[in-house]
Amino acid sequence: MSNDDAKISAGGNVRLTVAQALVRFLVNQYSERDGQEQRLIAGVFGIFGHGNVAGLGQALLQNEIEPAEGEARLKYYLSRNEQAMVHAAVSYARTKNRLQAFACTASIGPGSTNMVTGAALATIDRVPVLILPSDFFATRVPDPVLQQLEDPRNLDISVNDAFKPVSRFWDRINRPEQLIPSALNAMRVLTDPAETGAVTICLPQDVQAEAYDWPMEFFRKRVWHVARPVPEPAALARAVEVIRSAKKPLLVAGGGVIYSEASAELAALADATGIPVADTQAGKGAISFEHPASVGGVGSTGNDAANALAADADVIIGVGTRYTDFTTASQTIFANPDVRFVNLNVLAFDAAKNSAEMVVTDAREGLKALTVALKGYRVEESYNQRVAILVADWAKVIDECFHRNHQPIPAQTEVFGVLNELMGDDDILINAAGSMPGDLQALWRARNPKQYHLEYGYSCMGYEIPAAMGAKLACPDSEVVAIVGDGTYQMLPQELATIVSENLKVIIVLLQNHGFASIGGLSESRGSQRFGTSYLMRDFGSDRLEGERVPIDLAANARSFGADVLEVDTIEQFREAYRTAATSEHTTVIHVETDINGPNPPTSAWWDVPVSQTARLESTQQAFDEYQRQKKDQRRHL
Ligand SMILES: Cc1ncc(C[n+]2csc(CCOP(=O)(O)OP(=O)(O)O)c2C)c(N)n1
Ligand SMILES: [Mg+2]
Repeated sequence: MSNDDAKISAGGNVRLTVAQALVRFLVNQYSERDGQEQRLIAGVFGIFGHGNVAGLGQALLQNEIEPAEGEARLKYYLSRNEQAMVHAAVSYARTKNRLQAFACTASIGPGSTNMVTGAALATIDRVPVLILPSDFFATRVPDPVLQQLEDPRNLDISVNDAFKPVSRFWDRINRPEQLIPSALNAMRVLTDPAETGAVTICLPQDVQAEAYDWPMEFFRKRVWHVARPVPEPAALARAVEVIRSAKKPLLVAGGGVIYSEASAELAALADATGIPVADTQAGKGAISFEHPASVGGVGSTGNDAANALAADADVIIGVGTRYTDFTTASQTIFANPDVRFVNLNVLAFDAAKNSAEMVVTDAREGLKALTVALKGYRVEESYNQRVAILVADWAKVIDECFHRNHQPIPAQTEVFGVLNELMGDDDILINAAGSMPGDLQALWRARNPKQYHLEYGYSCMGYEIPAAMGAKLACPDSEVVAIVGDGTYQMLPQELATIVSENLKVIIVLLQNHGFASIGGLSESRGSQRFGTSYLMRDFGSDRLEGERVPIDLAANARSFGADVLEVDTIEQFREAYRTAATSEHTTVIHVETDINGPNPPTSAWWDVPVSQTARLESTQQAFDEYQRQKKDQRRHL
């Protein structure tokens, strides 16, 4: 029995600051699923300021150089930007299928509010992250402290209240002992697959340093069991009745299938029933593209095969999906007048969408139960033949997009083709915003549930580079490749410095097209003439942004962070550069100029982005007529 164990059994206390107690608590938290146990909080990203340097900073230092007997290490990583560190934390947790998470500590004021965007991303993407913003003095004696918001109506409000709508759990620790229920509830929410997301505990700077006699029992090892809720028999029976009536069912696999590690069960259901499987941005790879049932991405940026099947399907089985507007093509893609929905989801809120027969369940448990309950059901052979023809037709489009030989500079789809060919099954491709996600959802062939890491819930520019760091920390043996647009790069490149300082090796593919291919195209199609979507100098004559290209050198910028940089002009050179980067031990940025006008893959579905109902511009008037035509296809599933 260690001294600690002896003290626990003796009901002893230990005097620690709140910050020291939090660190000691966090290193003793574990998660468990399917009999596998791991540390729940894998480490801490942080940036210190007066709000946390002497509180959590001291506690982390003490943990690093003079831990209490038996106290495990909580490794500290010095990030460059607070938003970015939350992105890295999210990417880590996502790569670990939400079984492990990072904590993020920031100083009060701007350091903390910089994390709000990351918190929103975590909550929207349903990925656990422990956010520890610092806060103003609980005593309120020195008010207003540097960076403190003062609200004359309510002295309890701070900028950290901005985390409330984007957190699944939120608390502020105004007295030391409040940490006990707060920390316990934080762990409960982080490990609950239905509730998980950003968990925020605000830590006033004086309270962080305040000492208290903590019951030793608070620090005992705790194992949080990540649940696999099983379907209620009656709900399953109702779902099975609907599916058995289906002639043309389509299953839509979302991120929940991947987090639940349900790929084998998904393939088994598809094998047994012949039901085709489409995927969302978060779900791609849940079933290998090589599986005969796999039809690829569905929705606004989906492919023609999946979208044709979605348009005809009489029953949609949504598993682990939250049906974003990209998946439903803004509620136009499921066009069969008699279509019905069956949803399997761990969160009732998602299971109920589209008036579905809802089955609240873990994806793996639900798919297993469904396969048993559907025994004897199989779609007709003619339906499988139609699926095979549609998929084969789309495969030709993929090959064309991957091998365009576009001149004088490559189309980005050719870059994706090289990556799809050269990256290994266990490597990880990261992207989040720009024109890339759409192309990737339409084209990428994923063999493995972890290969395709698209953050498309928040689609946050700037996620990619920090996310590469998070994924690499989670999977050191995988090649991690982030595809980054020039817009995204300019928004949040600085974690390259952290990546380099941590001796992590990732590959960044930087697509320089001098503007927003994505929003530029969208603007044009909605009558706004690509306004403000290219990086051009202000023209002194017209006073508009229509001068020469901004002479920016992003390759030099990347080099300045300490990354190796390879600048290439052609696809052959890109292929060579990727090989070089893959064999290198250093982080490498491959800078390639691509055509802002694509060509991109053909799209067969719509996205609802409203057009001005009145305008003097003819381009807008025309776009509005087209918008009205397309809007007619939109429907509610009631
Ligand atoms: C933080 C953030 N701001 C704004 C947007 C809206 N947005 C989506 S894509 C995009 C442009 C991306 O440009 P770039 O990274 O160069 O990619 P490209 O469109 O050229 O492929 C913008 C501004 C966003 N998704 N995230
Ligand atoms: Mg761009």
